[in-house]
Amino acid sequence: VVAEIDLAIEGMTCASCVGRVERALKRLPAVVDAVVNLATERAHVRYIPAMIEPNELIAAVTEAGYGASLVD
Ligand code: 9UX
Repeated sequence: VVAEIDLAIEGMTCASCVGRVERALKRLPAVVDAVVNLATERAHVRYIPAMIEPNELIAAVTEAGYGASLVD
């Protein structure tokens, strides 16, 4: 089973930031795909919920140096 979630990302100011956030998420084995949109400051993440909780997705982003919070 794969779930999808959107995160609001804070602190991205250039396109390289997008790559950094995407890599921080994709390096987690539970993450199937992560797409970050700089204009909307959102990350769309497809992940395996049996392997990870949303708080851990947020932690991966904050450890990369950006803010993250859940969006409905
Ligand atoms: Mo661009 Mo983002 O020079 O942390 S990589 S601002």
